[in-house]
Amino acid sequence: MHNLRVEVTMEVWKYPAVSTENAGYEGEFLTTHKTTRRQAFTLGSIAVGIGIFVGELTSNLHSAWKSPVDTLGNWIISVIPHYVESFAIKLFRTHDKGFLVATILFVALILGGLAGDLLFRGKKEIAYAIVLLETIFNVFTVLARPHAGVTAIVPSLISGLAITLVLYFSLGRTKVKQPEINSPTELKSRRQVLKFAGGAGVLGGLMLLSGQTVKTHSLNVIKRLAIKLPDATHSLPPLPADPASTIRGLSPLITPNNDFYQIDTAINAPIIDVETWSLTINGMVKNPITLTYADLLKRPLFELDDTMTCVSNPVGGNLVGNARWLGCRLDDLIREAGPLSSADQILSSSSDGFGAGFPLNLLDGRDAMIAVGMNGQPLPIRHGFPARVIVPGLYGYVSATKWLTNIELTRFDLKQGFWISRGWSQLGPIKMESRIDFPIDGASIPAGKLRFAGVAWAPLSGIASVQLGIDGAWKNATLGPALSGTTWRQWWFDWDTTVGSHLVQVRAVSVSGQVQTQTIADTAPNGASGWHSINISV
Ligand SMILES: Nc1nc2c(c(=O)[nH]1)N[C@H]1C(S)=C(S)[C@@H](COP(=O)(O)O)O[C@H]1N2
Ligand SMILES: [Mo]
Repeated sequence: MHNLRVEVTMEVWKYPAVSTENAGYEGEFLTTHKTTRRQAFTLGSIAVGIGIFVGELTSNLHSAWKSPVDTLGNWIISVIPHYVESFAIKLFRTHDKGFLVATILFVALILGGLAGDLLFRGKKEIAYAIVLLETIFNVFTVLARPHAGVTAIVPSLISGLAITLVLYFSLGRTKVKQPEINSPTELKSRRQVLKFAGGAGVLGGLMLLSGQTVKTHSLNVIKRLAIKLPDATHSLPPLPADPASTIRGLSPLITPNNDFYQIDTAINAPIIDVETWSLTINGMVKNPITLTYADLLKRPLFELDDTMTCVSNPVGGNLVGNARWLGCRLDDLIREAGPLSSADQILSSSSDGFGAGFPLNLLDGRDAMIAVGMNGQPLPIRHGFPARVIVPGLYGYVSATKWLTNIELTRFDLKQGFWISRGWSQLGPIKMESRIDFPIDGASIPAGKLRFAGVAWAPLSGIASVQLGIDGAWKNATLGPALSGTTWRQWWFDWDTTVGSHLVQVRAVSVSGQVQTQTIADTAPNGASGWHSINISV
């Protein structure tokens, strides 16, 4: 290293083209000295910004290398109490992670600013200690991940190193000592070349990293786009006409993929390479099975209309959607694996460390599937590409693992899904619910005819009727098509308005004769209940 430096310097000596203007040197010397405290803070933040950027880019180079920001975020999600998490979900809905990432970046940039300030004030040890602690903490969160190998920390280390280097070269030498070389000209030239070489190196490196990232990601995305899903062996009749096409404000019968709610703990949806992906079924089984994506598509596929909802969906909320899924039967696969009599749980997990488990005996003939298709498309990346679990009648948190990589037969007293230790119920059957889509709460309506509209669901039996209560007088609504016992049904009700303000409530009755409970329950621990009510004025 030392030799290299000398050589560079020698080269410069032989290179008269580099500016040797004395005044220039003076100027630079002065500006370096004149770095204000504010600039130091900014430079510190920039150093951290660059470090984070480098870390994130590096993490894309190797599948074992984990993104520092993602892992920190995941770690925070995994340690915050469940009520904070559900509060965050309520507050930010599906954008809660954007907020989390923004907070992480904000705190990191502030810490960087502090380090810059400390360097400015000559407290170098403390400044670098902050960066070191940040890095160690990040390494810790990476290693705390389930199944994380030691190499997973590489991006965090590189990120820490990048921050240190940028800090050092931008601020670490502000208090310039007496130049060791007599001639300012030499120093200036040597510096310029070093700066240029360093700058070019950093820029080149960043471009290389970005290129690699874009390449792997876009390749995986392109591979998904190139997939042609086979036809189902058991397909459903074409969808009936959708009443929502003529009824104002009504949810469509099938939720378009782009509008389908998204809930997961992943900071960024994993972009999986479908060619190297595989699914393993193991644990308490006689014959562990490994399937590639091609293997999965070769199995008999069936179509399933199923409404999925999140346990965190409040009464009247929109964390619910209806899709036509394509996949293979889960019960067949489990039968082939041959569960041991000791197993009582099917615990699926994902490439990003999420896990969801439900009782083995719920494979009671219901159409549980490993889904590869959603509304005629390969699963969208954010909805679990290349494969996910769908179990009719269960909330997503106990069943619907996206980016599925493993299904383990195990026991509830040995292992549990991600949300169970965080205070959510071990069992998660979807509760019967109904919702008023139109008009919205607080709306003021012109006098005349008004058509109320909404959706209702009651897995597994299905919706038999929906009743609308206007100021306490209950009437039956008209129902839309029934796709299956586990899909929602649209409803609407025409009303000749009366002037004034009105309380409007909705409740459903299931095919099995159950009336939707009025008892109000919070989302935690096992799903919200109660009648959706709105106030409107005419
Ligand atoms: N890998 C993974 N799968 C997951 C989750 C997750 O956090 N990670 N969340 C589950 C929860 S809580 C729900 S409600 C559904 C949501 O599926 P969606 O985002 O496709 O609507 O996915 C489930 N599958
Ligand atoms: Mo959920």
